[in-house]
Amino acid sequence: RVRATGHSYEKYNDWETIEAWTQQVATENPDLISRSVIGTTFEGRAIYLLKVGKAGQNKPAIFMDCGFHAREWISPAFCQWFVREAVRTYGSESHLTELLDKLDFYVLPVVNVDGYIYTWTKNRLWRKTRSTYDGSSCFGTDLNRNFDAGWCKIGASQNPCDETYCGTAAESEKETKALADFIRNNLSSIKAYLTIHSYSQMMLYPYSYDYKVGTNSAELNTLAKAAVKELATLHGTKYTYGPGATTIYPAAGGSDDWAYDQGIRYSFTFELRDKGRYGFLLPESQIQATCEETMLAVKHVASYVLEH
Ligand code: ING
Ligand code: ZN
Repeated sequence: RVRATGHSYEKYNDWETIEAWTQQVATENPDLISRSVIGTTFEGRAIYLLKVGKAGQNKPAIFMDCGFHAREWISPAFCQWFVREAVRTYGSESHLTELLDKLDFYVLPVVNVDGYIYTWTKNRLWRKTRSTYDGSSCFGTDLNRNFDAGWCKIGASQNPCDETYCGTAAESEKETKALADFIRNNLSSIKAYLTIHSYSQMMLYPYSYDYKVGTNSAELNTLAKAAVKELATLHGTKYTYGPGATTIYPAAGGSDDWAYDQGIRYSFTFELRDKGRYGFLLPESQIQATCEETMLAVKHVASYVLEH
């Protein structure tokens, strides 16, 4: 091990450290955070979910996940940062306090736990899960091609050896199933779905599986525009925004499109820093600035959702 273990919000933490942190942050902040397990991974590890917010009746909720793709390390770092900001500023910073009083945030710090561990131990640039398949020596499904949204129709592969393998069926992966089941079971409260990826500095909304747009795409465009404007106020970081298919590339089976088709009208994929200089290998020295600016966009979306 290169450095002593111990959680740090300004470093990338290994899974063992993140898992212990989920337990500790919940135990130390019982009036703001509770931890649950929504399922297990292919290799049998727990998938943790933190519910962040002040106790209250019939609260609307925002669901946010991180760590779909194993190598996008800034993503889990952001989910951890978000939870830290919630507990650190509750009661002293009025904006986040109001959000936590009126909304619940479901924060899933790492979806693809098996893949994340693999990037720490074997291959830093691994993207997919670590599932195995009969008749193939290749591993892993792309979780963001495995949702039931135009499944495997475009921008996805049917070959398990490819980076964008869509799996044997929609929701074939235990990780996909766990997340989709949780959202289906909580649809009445979930008003927004946010999924955190990297890199390219974009804020995407449906659709990616087709060159069509949703019924409130003008509203999503206006909201994205305002959120990335807010984000840029801190360090001048420029984001582009728009429907996935035309802004990044067409790709079926993504979680934002699926959540949107479930009726969640505010559904966004964030692609955090940078634009390719470091790519997935974003230096730890950029964690703080990246997370702080992203907080502004996420809080902007949350405030908007609260008012609508
Ligand atoms: N980008 C996303 C990917 O899964 C995306 C882009 C967003 C595709 C929404 C489909 C739906 O390819 C990264 N960096 O993973
Ligand atoms: Zn990704």
